[in-house]
Amino acid sequence: MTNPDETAQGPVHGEPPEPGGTGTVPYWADLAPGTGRRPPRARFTSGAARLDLNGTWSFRLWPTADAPLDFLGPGGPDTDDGTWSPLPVPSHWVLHGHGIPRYTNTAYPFPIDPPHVPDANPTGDHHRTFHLPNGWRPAGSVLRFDGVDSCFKVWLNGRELGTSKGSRLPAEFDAGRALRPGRNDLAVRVHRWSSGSYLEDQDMWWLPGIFRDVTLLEVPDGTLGDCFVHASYDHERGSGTLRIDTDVPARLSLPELGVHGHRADRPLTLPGLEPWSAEHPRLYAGELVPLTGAEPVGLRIGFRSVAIRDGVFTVNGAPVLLRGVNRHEHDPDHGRALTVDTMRRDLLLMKRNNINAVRTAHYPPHPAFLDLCDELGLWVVDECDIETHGFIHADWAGNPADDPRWRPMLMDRMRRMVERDKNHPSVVVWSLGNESHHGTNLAALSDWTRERDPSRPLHYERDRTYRHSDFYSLMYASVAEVDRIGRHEEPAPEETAAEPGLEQRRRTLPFLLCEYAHAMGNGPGSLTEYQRTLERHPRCAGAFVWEWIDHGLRRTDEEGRAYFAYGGDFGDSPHGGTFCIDGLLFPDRTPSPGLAAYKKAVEPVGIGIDAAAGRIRVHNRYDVRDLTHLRFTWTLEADGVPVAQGEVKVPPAGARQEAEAALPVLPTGPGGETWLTVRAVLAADEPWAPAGHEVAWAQARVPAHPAHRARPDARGRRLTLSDARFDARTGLLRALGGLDLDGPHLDMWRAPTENDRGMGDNSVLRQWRAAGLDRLVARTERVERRPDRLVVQTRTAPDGLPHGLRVRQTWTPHGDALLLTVDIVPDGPWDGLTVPRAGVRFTLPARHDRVRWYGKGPGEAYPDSEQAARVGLFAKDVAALQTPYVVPQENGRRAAVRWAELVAPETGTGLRVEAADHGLPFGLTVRAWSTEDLEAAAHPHDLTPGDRLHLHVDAAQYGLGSASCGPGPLEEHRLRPRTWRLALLLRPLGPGEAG
Ligand code: IPT
Repeated sequence: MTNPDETAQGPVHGEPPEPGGTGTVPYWADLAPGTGRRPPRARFTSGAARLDLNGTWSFRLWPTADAPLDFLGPGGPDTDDGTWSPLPVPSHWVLHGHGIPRYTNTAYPFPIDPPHVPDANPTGDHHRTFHLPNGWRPAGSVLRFDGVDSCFKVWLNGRELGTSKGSRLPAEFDAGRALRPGRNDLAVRVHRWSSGSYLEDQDMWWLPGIFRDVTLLEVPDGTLGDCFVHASYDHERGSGTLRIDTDVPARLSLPELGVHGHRADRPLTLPGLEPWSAEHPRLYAGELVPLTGAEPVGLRIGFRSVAIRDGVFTVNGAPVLLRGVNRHEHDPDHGRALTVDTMRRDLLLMKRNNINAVRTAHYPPHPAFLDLCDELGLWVVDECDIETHGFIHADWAGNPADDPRWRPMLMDRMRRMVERDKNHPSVVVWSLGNESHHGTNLAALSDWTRERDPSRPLHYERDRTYRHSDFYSLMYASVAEVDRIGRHEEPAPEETAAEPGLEQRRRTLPFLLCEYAHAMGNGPGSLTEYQRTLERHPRCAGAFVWEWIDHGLRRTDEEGRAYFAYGGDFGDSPHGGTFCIDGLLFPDRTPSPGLAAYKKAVEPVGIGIDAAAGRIRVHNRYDVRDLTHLRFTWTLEADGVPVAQGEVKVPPAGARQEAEAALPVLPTGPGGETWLTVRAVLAADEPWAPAGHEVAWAQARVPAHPAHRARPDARGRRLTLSDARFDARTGLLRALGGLDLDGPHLDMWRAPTENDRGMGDNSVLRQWRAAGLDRLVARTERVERRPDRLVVQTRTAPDGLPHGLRVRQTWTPHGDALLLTVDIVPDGPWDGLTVPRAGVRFTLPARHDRVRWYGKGPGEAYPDSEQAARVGLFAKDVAALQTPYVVPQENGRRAAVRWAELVAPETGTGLRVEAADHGLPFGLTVRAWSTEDLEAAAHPHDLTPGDRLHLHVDAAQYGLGSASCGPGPLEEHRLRPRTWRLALLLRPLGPGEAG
């Protein structure tokens, strides 16, 4: 796979355009991929003219595909006749008030009746005029559509140019003979449903329209039409090899490498160059000058060699671990019509969050995205626009992947992807598609691709024989399964059991976890455990989180409040509900806590602090880079307050190597809890982040000065039980000092996360409901009041079931606070059950909405997503403590809290809650609504702040996992009944008493 001389001489020389259609079956329902299109070719920019045809077009919508063709006459249609309205191109008409978007996961939104589609087939006529610029040479001109969903026919000046299917791939037509000087009429008819839709059943919104660019290209005689850059890197010699196949003879210049006017198709060896990698995306600017005298073509060449060696995925001789995301193209207002700015924003966010790979799930992206990947450095698995998932509802009968009549349509897509994207160094793997079961057509795709481009390995997940894949690939495997695979100890899949040759081959393949960590709602959990497991095994080539961004579409309700819609919100049916809201970013690209958790899990530098020995151990987890681009800084904080800082010099450590560095002698004191934080930050600006950007960090507790306490035991006046008012019957607190405070109520429930809901039988929520944990009722057993102590004993249990919890609350005066201890003891048959949380809750007046805490932060943290939170002193308003998941659910918990203060900003008064033993901190959640309200809400705007704050203090919570599609939390993060204790100091804060 590495030797450039073995790469195929592709048929880059001008093939004729496809013949026209036969006309017997309508083109939107036949099995032809298109008619009249130019052969697919590489994407590049020549010096010839181009005319951008994006902009405002005229549009009208028909209910069926066979609408009258009355807009093709001389002079074009009368777009002022009241039936047309303006529409931006690129766009999806359903996001501009014409019909509705529809979301399904696997189900086709039409009968499984291939290749037919229903009569009701929304059809959009698009029309615009343009003026051909002076001096334009019309002969040979090409009209290009970068993406039209799902099938279209195009006419220029009333003359049919052709048709095309394959939404996320370009289609080019000869326009030369139809072009006129001056004004031209361009008409495009787009059908929402077509035979092509059967291959486009990705889990996403169905969004018809001309959603990518439309361009007219000047192509004078002799123009370079296609080229195939074969640029490899020999890591042993440190040299590159280059050969460029072109359809017209051309000369190549690469000034930086001293190449001037070299015949492009003659192999060149180029010593001493820098290879391309995602970590160091070195591109060389070049130019191809056709010998025909036509315009030159600009190139950006990255030299790199991809190879699977001894079952290990390598680039330039080095093993590479893909820390990836699956990325759909999504924008909350524009659907899949993305601007280049949005694409760049995605990539900057990825790079800044330590993500190094993208699977273009599940179709080739806008071509500019790959240019940006080349430039900024991402490993790309480029996936073809093929998914036939809906056939699962027909038991896979008629699956196009296994029906030879569909072969041309599948082949067409693969060719169009490979030809378009073949010159991108960032593309290191071709993926045949997603979730299309198996079939002979996949063999045809892989055979053709292997021959056309032997320089890149192939990926296909769903055929368990992996005969069409160079990776063993799975989705949603558990940590334990990944570990077993890493050790080469996984059982053989059924499909290869009878075929020893295939099984033997499969066992030698590197492993890709092409989807995992389903980022739906609050989660995913266990990213760190996955990452450490992947890192341990050379067989593991990496993993891709499902998925990058929530596919919510922005809407406003009758009251003008904006929200993000999901399946069903448009009255669309059948629909996949909230299942498209499963990304690391919210729909508007605000990072969710999951992204911070992923950044920490995949950080490319592991820092181990040995405070006692005064050293740090640094593990370089980059695959290519050393650490010289990083600075290591340290900060010492006592009780969250910085007391000293400095820099550590870390000796150079090559990729995947370790180094040690000595810490300076740390100052002791001023006492309290003292933490050392070491951070690795960029030493200089990178194209994707400024100097100082934090790449990795670690924290360790260091001994404090023993003679010094941070806070005196009592700051205010001593409290007695008579400073509190308790309900005589229930023993519940009603007021503390002047503060109206209600609680503590036992708190075992949480508003289910989507990972709690799970999928099918894998639903912990179902078990919790069956166990009645959502309907616990209390019985007061005893309220015992003595001058120095109040003891309240209750039993809380679900209706109709025998198991319950005994809770003993004890109140005693403790300096300037009251000490509340809560002992929660399971009672009765709890065998095998788990619980969502164990804690207590209070309410207090809503004005105390300024929260300061000392504990982990700044973001939310759950037992298996805690890695991104660090110990420190933080402050936020209650509103800012909420994570606005598109589907409301448990959120906003701060972990390992030692103390928290809730203060009313106007009066400075409030409440302090402190762990009596900082070694036994608590989980803190503060909301302006109850758990019940949170659970009942369908969208965040259903939640309105009430007149009370809800303060939740927990001793423990159930982990997150990713059971919405995949495994639940690891056993150590499941919360099983045991005895829990909370020991809290509660103190009312007078004006000026907050810390
Ligand atoms: C997997 C799909 O490939 C992906 O598109 C998405 O639907 C994901 O599930 C769930 O969000 S397929 C599934 C059968 C694991």
